[in-house]
Amino acid sequence: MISFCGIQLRHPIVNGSGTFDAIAARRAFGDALLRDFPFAAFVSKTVTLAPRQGNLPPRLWELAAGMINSIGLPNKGLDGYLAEDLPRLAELPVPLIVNVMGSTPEEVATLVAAFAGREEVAALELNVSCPNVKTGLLMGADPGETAALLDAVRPRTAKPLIVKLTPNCASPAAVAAAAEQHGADAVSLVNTLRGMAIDPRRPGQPWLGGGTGGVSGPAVRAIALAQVREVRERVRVPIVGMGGVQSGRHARDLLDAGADLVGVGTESFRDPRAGGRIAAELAEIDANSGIVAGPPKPARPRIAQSL
Ligand code: RRO
Repeated sequence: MISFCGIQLRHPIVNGSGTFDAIAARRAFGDALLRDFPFAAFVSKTVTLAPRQGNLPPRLWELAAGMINSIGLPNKGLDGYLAEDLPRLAELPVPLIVNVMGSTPEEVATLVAAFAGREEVAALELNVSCPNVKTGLLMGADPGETAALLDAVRPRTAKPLIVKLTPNCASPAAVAAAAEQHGADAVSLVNTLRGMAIDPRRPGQPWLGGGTGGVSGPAVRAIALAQVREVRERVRVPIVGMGGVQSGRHARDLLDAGADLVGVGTESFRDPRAGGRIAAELAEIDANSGIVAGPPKPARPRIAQSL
């Protein structure tokens, strides 16, 4: 078992928010999904206060090494999530992390407060980094905005707060430091990198209904590694590292760069069991290298060590 923000987890592999629909997977695989759940904790797709339709189609574009999504946050809104999704997600055999997003700090605080007393919820992830809507990205691109968000949200819950960082800004590490200083318990990164594809039949016109989208998959793995390393050098809080992980080796690299958990996202679209496979591969790598799974090393920023 490993401990993450006081939550006990069987292994370090979780899903990236919005990349695995556990309710649909339960319909497809039945109770076998519960017996052999691929992730050590489940992070649900972003919830907003009001229901949203999401972006116009097309919403996906496949790349040589990943994909671009422009989903635009379709969801049932807080009331729909509480009534329909939360009871089903609470049946999963692993801790539940609810991802929320709002267009103002007050809106995010309202969402956080709604989950504060829910025993089914182990932690909350604040999405300040969606590339596909105008709001949200702003808060996560600027350390001052992120600090103000935490100031509004932190007093509303005792549950662990994870801040999901964007790679689309000048300094993710500065944003991580602001989040930590203002009460975040952990940070997660990377969300997707803004990108676009041209419609092959309409030269110069974007393929995606939303115009631009978020690039994920193997194409972003080297960027994720560099950003996790940079954030680790600035903060002590645990890091959920993700970006293009396809194997246990990739997961080990992110852990070695300073992550405490690893998120699997795009790979689950190719293989819904990828999380379990990657966890098994990681355990094998660690068994063969003499690394013992146990309490994670205390997070010590490199900066502090060199002082
Ligand atoms: O729904 C989306 O389009 C989306 C979100 Br909320 C996000 O955080 N990251 C992403 O790549 N897509």
